[in-house]
Amino acid sequence: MMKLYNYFRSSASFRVRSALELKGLDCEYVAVHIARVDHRREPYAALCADPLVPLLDVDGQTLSQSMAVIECLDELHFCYGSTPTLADCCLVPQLFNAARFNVSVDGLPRIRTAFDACMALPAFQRAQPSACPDSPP
Ligand SMILES: N[C@@H](CCC(=O)N[C@@H](CS)C(=O)NCC(=O)O)C(=O)O
Repeated sequence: MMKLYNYFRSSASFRVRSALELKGLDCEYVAVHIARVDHRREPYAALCADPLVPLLDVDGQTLSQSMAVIECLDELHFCYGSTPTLADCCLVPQLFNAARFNVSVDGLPRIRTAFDACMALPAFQRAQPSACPDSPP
């Protein structure tokens, strides 16, 4: 599970909490009391070069800077909403390549779900190779 190191009064933390809520993502809340200067002491100080909150831990990778964290969340949770993202535009062609070169995606059910959702949309159907004018009949 993701962990958000943050402080309840921090506006930068609030941004990230809002983004997590909007996306419906569960996250462990780790309080770092900046008024007591906990962010400048161990264990938090060891986590980030820049001792500020918030900090998001995604599978052991830590991300700071709230705007970058939100952008990352948006990209990581590209594939679940009803609105396609840049990531979907990159993902779909890769799955076409995988099929063409017989690379199995059986172990990647979420990727498959995202792909299927994209391919249900006219935009991806119109853009697919077989719909291109230079595609062989
Ligand atoms: N640009 C950073 C700003 C982070 C920031 O300034 N956090 C404040 C709380 S809102 C903080 O940790 N302050 C502690 C300090 O300045 O020592 C971001 O958006 O994440």
